[in-house]
Parts: sequence; C-alpha cells; structure tokens
Amino acid sequence: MMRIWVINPNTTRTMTDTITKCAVAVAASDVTVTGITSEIGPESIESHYDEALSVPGVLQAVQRGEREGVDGYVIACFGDPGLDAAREVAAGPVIGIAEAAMQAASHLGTGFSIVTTLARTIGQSAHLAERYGMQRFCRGIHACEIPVLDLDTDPNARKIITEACREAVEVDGSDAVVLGCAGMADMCKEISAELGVPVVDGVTAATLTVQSLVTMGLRTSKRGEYALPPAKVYATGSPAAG
Ligand code: 5HY
Repeated sequence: MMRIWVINPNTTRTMTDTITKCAVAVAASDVTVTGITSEIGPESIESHYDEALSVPGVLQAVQRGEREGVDGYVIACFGDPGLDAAREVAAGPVIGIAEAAMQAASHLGTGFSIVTTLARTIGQSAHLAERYGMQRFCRGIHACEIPVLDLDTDPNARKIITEACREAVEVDGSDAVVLGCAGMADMCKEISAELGVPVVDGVTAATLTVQSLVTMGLRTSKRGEYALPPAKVYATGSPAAG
C-alpha cells in the first residue's frame, strides 16, 4: 500500500483536516493519504518570517515519515516552504502545492491567474512562478485580502474569493485560475462552476503528482544537490518571534 503524507506546515489542525479531506478524495484506493500538522512554528503562514519558522516543522515531519517508511510527501502551503531541504532528507518525491498547481494549470490554457490570501505574499508567488519556469503562463497574481485563518470562519470568504478569481480572469485575460492557499482547497469545484474556467487547487494536484511519481517507481535523486546533508552537530531551538 502506497503511503503519502500531506504536511500542513502551519500548526492549525482544522486546516489540516480540510487539506486532508481534499487529498484523500482524489487518491487511488490503494493509496493511504495521511494529513500531518506541523508541531512547531506559526499557526498560519503569511510572511517570509512565518515561512522561515515553518520549515523546521516540515523537516521534522519528513524525517519522521522517513523512519516510518512513507513513500512521498506533499508540502501543503502555497509558499512551498522547505521544499529543497525536504528533498534532501526524503527518499521519495516531495511536491509543493504551488509547483503542482502551476504545472497543472499550464496544461489547461495559455495563461493562468493566481489568487492568494494577503497581498504581502504576492512576491513569494511571483518568485515561485519564476523558479518553476512558469512566468510565460502566469498572467497575474492577485490577493483576496482574507487572512489564512479567516478562510474557514469568514462567512463571506467563498464569495470574496470567487469574485477575486472572476476579476483576475477578466483583468489578466487568463483562461485558468490557481488557488494560492491550501486553505482554499475545498473551493475549486464551486468557483470553477461559477466562472466556467478551470480552477486548480494545489493540494489535489500535488497529491496526484506524488502518487504518479511513486507509481512510476521514481524517487528524489540523491546524486547531486538533493543528496543527504553532510553529517554534523545542530544546536537545538529556533529564534522566537518579536
Ligand atoms: C498556505 N499560508 O497555503 C499559505 C497561504 C499563503 O498558512 N497556508 C498558510 O497565503 O501563503
């Protein structure tokens, strides 16, 4: 039985539940998908600082997964935090939801828009689009200005995000949308039906990317940059905020 861990890099368990439900819904019947909540770090990731402090929790989860024989991992945060470091310590594939969502959207049209949470994270999405070679497809990046943890509690969140997606498609002239937050994973079908364009959620895209790679018997290469880190002593503890 293939085992995939979907890691929520923030420490909010209700968000992990939403993420896991979406990942489980698309996984094959012979694949076990487990949602993992980071045990250390920020309750949500909305800044470079949050992102930096989320990485130790991601790596701790991946290293635990390695001890338990997990076949592959999803990093379920749109900043893809710790992706390269996780690939160094994992034997199997590690896929970030931003890379998976952008790649999926690039197969569906000539250009996509990204709709994320706070405007201050737009730069990180732009950086990832460049890193993943997606600039020719990424027509624009927009923010709905809903804080990550309000996605679940704000009764108007779905409507606000749907309108932000509608406006993005109009303004960018794009023909697909990428949802820029793991917390939006359960909204893609509804928004796609409303707008009449493909709306891609990175959690399901990444889960199926990992499932495909493991099915093909493919693992992270240990020949070069993703080889195991050199053995050394690490002092414990992380910098406190404020
Ligand atoms: C995410 N933050 O997917 C990102 C979204 C963002 O806690 N989970 C978070 O705004 O970068």
